[in-house]
Amino acid sequence: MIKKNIQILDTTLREGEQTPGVSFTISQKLEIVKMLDAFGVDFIEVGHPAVSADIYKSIKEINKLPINAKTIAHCRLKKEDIEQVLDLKMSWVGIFFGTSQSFLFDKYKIDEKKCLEMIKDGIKYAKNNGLKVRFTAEDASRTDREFLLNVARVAENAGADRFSIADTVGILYPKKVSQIVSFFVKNLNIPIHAHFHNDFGLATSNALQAIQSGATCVDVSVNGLGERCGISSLVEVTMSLNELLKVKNEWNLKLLNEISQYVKNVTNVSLNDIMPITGKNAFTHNGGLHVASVLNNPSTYEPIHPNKINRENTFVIDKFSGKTALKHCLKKLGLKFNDQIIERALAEIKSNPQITNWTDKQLSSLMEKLNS
Ligand code: HCA
Ligand code: CU
Repeated sequence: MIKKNIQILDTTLREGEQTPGVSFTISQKLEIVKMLDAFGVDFIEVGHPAVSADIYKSIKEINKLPINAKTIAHCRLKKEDIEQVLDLKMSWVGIFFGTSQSFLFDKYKIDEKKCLEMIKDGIKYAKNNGLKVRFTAEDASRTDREFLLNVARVAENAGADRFSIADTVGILYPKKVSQIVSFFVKNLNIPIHAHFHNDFGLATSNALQAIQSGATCVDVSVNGLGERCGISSLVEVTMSLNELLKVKNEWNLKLLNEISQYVKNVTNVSLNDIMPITGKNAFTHNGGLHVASVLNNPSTYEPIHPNKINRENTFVIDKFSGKTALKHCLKKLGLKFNDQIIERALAEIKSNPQITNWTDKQLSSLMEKLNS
């Protein structure tokens, strides 16, 4: 069991807004911040102010909200970016800098020594101006381990408050996460953060592993939004922490579905129907045996009760349905028939496999036909 207090950083407004096709209005951002705060995340990454005037302005507005979560602004390892964060009177800045060979030599065209100097100077500048600093080694997962340790030590000695390991291209898997995170937890005194991209569908598993290996905070976004295939999902990570790892926290889980649906609606990025927990089918049952069992006791085919996140069971009528399911659906329509008619209705349903979800209207007219 995990005893220490686990923190969640939501970066829907920063990483999530980098999802192709997504741009939040300021009022949508304010709404999202209020929801995340009511849910109980610890940090909200509000954006990178140097990117655009609207992002700068949105951060200004967010800072007026009376919230409990700490807000953090993203910025490059550049004085001019840090200055904008200072102008915004932020308490926390998230400074990122790529540390892998390809970032140093192909992107920045500098050597390792220069990289370490820049990290030291940048962090010191932010600290001397009163900011709390999370330093992220971008592309940490492809950075030579020994050099990454140098980076982390330089960051810590320069005064960084947190060190974040970013799996920028999503290539880690739980066993590797365990090795990297435990290595840095052992070698540093400051808390470790981790940020996982989902290019291989492992972002949520990796976040859980990071926490099990001693990380203090993991980054998530609503519906897993982010560059390419996104990052670890707020809903998946917090529900798994709560249900599977029994982490004690004061999250208001009942709000998760509403947050997920709100962000789906304003981004137009659809939720996969079979997405865990907030996807359309997460609490829908189809097979006759499944429906009969769930009606008797939902836990037979559900890992969590849908009420936990303010959802309900639903049942589908199609060729897989049995008597119990059909009777239940008819009862909800206020209809009751003897077993003989129910059998005939089922026979009709089973002989129409092309209808994969009988609507109330279709069912009512079928029953009317059989009953006349
Ligand atoms: C980016 C890259 C980043 C940074 C993460 C961080 C990554 O979009 O700037 O600063 O914590 O995945 O490395 O999201
Ligand atoms: Cu990222």
